[in-house]
Amino acid sequence: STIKTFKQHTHNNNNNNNNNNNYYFSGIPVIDLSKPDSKTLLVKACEEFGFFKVINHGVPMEFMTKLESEAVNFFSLPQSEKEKAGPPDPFGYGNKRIGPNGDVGWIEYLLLRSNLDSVSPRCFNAFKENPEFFRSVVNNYISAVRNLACDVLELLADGLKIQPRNVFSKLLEDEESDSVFRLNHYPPCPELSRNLIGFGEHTDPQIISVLRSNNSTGLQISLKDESWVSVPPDQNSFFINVGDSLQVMTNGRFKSVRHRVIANSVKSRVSMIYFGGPPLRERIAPLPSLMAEGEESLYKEFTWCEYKKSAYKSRLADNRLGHFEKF
Ligand code: GA4
Repeated sequence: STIKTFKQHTHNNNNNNNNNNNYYFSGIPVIDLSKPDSKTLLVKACEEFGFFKVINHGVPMEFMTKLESEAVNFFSLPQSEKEKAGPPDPFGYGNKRIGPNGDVGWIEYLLLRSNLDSVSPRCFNAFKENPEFFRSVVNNYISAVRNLACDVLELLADGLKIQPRNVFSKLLEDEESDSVFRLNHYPPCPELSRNLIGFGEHTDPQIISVLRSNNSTGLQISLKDESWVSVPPDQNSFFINVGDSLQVMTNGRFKSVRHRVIANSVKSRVSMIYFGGPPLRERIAPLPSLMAEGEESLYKEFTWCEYKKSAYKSRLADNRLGHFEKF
């Protein structure tokens, strides 16, 4: 299988086209969660970009650095060892192939259920030296990041002036929440094949995603005018994006952001992402409290289970919500 190359059209703020990743977009909302105006700014960021960065997030730095070093250790194992944790079904170790329908990228990864009690032992056995240590490092990280996601979702409910303030966050806190956790490694790619896709463009199907990466470039988001911009890396902060389900629950008011990762020619990129999803049986529909009088849902009714099934039949870049739009 081949890995797609593409003509990159990154815009910097002066709208110059360029063919490298040196221009960062400076317009990404940075939200200080310790400030009282954060709820208003969060709502604005979800409407404008479906993407923002949070600072003063309360997650101890060592949770991030410890997990990063575990990830680096895992990805430096011999290929044959890593493959014992694969193939992803959909959980487990994957290399270059993404999803079941032929998508590929310059990436290797480990996909885990975020309910770690049900992670197949195969995944942990890859951590030969000390699988239990890995389990605890991942557990600490996931619970801290899930709390962060819930804080953000509660602030969003406040900002939207809807009640109860846990309308969104309760879905992630539910014991049956179908959340996923992903560790990604993008190896540096050979100079000759620049502009290689690390992870092709897509939106996340879930409610909300929380990303942390090492200090490396590559993440890009698509703006409302469909131009791509590079996100300046920040290993001390989290990047959060709106998923398809949150777009539906807000009847399109919040935008699920298209994003992708461009492979880097020098530095390895390591990222960790928590995808907060609802329980499988949950009906995903606009919240009545957000609907203006006479406003109609833009989407056909579906459960998270149905949406997920349809997502796994799609290609990465497909407009998955398209099938569920009414108009
Ligand atoms: C995108 C968001 C998450 O990484 C993910 C991905 C999943 C996978 O890698 O197995 C999918 C992709 C993601 C959406 C469409 C389907 C499923 C690959 C793919 C082609 C774990 C998820 O939940 O959806």
